[in-house]
Amino acid sequence: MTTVNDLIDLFESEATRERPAEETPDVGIIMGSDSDLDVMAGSEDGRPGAYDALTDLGFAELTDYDDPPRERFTFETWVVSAHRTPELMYAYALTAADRGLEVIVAGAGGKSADLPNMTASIAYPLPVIGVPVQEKSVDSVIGMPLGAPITAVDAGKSYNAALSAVQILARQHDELRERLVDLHDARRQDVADVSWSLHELGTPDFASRR
Ligand code: RP5
Repeated sequence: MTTVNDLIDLFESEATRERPAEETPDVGIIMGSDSDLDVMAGSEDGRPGAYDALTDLGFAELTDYDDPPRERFTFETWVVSAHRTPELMYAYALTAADRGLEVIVAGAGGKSADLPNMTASIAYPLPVIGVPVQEKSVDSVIGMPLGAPITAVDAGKSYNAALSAVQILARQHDELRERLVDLHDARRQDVADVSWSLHELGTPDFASRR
């Protein structure tokens, strides 16, 4: 059984390793509970999430620090509860930069959604993008005091949070900038395709095919 202390030890020992950037996760996705997963990762029958955005952009999920994926850009995913495991949240955020992370996407739900904002305070100056998992979590995530910054997206929009994370990385990596532009071009083409199809088929025929 892996304990909370084991996880803390893992983060702390990883922080002391001198792994090359190609082998460490670039983006960290953390959530307060696995019940947040459908929002944070995306689900087949729901809105796409951070997992979908990152894999759309060619990132691979790193699940073993000793056996990283071949892809140059990777992310990791963890459950870190601010209230049930504050010491884990502290260790995760404090070691994040030394473990090679460039940006963290943190999501939590409920009215006391403290994981994103506390992670931002501890990991500072590493950027943290907060995701309110529910509408009622918005104030908690964005309500940081002056001098304690967090960037946040609208409720449930972890997909956008991941895009923002890649925008940050793209300042250093032209390859990622190109992938972001390609993704946006595909979105533009979708509009052209659907617009032409609606026009050409006419409304009743188009609607019946949806
Ligand atoms: C759920 O519990 C929320 O979605 C939240 O992300 C999660 C973890 O909350 P704490 O354990 O930090 O209180 O209600």
